Amino acid sequence: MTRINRRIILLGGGVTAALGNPFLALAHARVEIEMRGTSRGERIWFDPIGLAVAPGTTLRFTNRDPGNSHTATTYHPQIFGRARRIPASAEPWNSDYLLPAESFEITLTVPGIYDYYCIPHEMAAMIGRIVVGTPDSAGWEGPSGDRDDISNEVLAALPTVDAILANGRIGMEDRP
Ligand SMILES: [Cu+2]
Repeated sequence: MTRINRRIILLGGGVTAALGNPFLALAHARVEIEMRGTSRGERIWFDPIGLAVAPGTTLRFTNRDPGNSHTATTYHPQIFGRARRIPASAEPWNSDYLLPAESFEITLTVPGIYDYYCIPHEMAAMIGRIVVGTPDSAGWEGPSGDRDDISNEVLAALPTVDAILANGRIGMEDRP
């Protein structure tokens, strides 16, 4: 807890600038991301698909799809050799398979962009993006630039960082 507090204090100006954005003021909060699906499995998704949180926020992924197992897995060379799509100094994470009603929690401290996917459903564009802090946060790390191993169709499902920071949360109901 002490370490997280120190990180928040170090953010200083970034937090002050973000006071107009209530979602960024929720440091230490636990935020829920649901794994959802239609009853016959025609569509599956993370809800929200785009989320902005303060550094130190704990995310809880819960499988609310009664018909499928899902994972929340970071794009990282240490996990199935994928191109990195999280900050370089962040630890990769993988929930492994969550049965219906099971949960997985992870606390993100390094400011930057985290893209993740569901192992069995990546090709169905079951992917998501979490933005931790803002680009002016101390220690912010942008994308690695490695995007060769994701199809353009799947990448197109991800909301932009600007849209996530402007809205705080982008759910399926907000998709064009
Ligand atoms: Cu899935």
